[in-house]
Amino acid sequence: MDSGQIRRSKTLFKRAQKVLVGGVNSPVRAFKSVGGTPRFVSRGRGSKIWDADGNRYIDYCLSWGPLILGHARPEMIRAAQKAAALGTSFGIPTEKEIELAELIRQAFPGIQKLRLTNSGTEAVMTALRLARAATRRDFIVKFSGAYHGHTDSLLVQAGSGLTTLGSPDSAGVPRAFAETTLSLPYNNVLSTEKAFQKWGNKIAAVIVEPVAGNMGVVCPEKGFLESLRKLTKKYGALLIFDEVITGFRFGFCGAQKIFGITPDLTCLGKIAGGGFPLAALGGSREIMDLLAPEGPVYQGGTLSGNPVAVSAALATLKLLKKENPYPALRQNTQKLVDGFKEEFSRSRISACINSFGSMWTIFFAEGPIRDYDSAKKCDTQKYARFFHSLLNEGVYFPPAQFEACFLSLAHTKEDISRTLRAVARVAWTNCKYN
Ligand code: KE4
Repeated sequence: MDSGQIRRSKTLFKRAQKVLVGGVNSPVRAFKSVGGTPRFVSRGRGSKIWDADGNRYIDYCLSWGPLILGHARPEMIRAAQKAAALGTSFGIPTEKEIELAELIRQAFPGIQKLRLTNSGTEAVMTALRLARAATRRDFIVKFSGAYHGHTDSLLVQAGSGLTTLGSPDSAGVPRAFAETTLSLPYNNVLSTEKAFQKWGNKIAAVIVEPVAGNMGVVCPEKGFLESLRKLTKKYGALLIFDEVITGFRFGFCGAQKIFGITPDLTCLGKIAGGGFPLAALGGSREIMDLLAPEGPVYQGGTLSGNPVAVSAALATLKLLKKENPYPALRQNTQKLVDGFKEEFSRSRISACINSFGSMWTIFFAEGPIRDYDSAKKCDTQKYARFFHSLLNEGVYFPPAQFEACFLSLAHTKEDISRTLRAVARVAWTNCKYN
């Protein structure tokens, strides 16, 4: 059954709001930026999810990126079930953790050693601590609109001038933390050069999403990532690629292989964790061995390298390596994006669609959208209407404009044509997007 009444989701949301902050366990799930009632999901299979009222949706949010295999891929479920039956956590080393680390290292030649964590936030937090220890410097450069998890010193908004230190972007973040962070415009080589000229000997690291996904999809322009590699080398800072989204998204590799740039540290999560609470941080032996118990940088976790999550991650990565679904993912994504563009021009809707590999974002704006300032110019109200109209057609996009849509191996040609027909109906009948 496609989308219909949502009585059960409404009841569950009311009940949830009494015990869970905002009724959710992560803010973006609350539909705040698109309005309406969040759907409570009851199950997922392949490219579909079903909500508590039995409505079925083609899912392009895919748990914010991890589910490149689609929901509940049998091989992955079997691996997790088998592992769980042998014990769900030991807090003692297991062989499978080594196997997973060796497999990730095959895909990321720039990684000599890893540490598994439970979330992307933990991986990023550890990367910053490592960079500061390795360089004995405090400042971090990030890019406006990028999100690297909720570690204090990255919850920062850009300073007033291009190269002024940041100010807190969340309550509870001490000004002192924010003032060690510079938030610069993505794709802007000049401002990064100026920041290094001004603060070069204080900058411990630059952290970047090699293809941005958290301001909506924004692709790196030619020379941008290369300039970060050159500047960090010149000033003795580290380059951190946050590949939590992009790791294994475009190939059995990272975006670093696609762009031919080797960062000093790489953060992984989402796909790398098979959709389980597993993330990772990797880099050269020299830097990684600064981590306890080898070195002075403390980091730890009760459930880090958890056997169930590790088994799911291993099953996921082995399937990706064996099946090499990436050409098909790219083609199918292109089919969708071309179809959207055709429909929007037919309905005279001004929209800019940024895509890379099997991720994309529809912005209701002229474009080009090359950084956070240009992304913020899009009409988020139109996106909210578009989102809900698609929801009513049984198509689930991310419930927030500044996020990415993802495709999985499980999305069929039928899913794609159904989605394009839904967009045609939504664009034409509503025409509220002009
Ligand atoms: P987690 O702590 O959520 O596992 O990872 C943080 C993180 C780090 N780096 C990048 C590039 C990320 O995109 C993320 C988390 N992504 C968001 C959505 N884009 C997760 C969704 C949520 O917060 O609920």
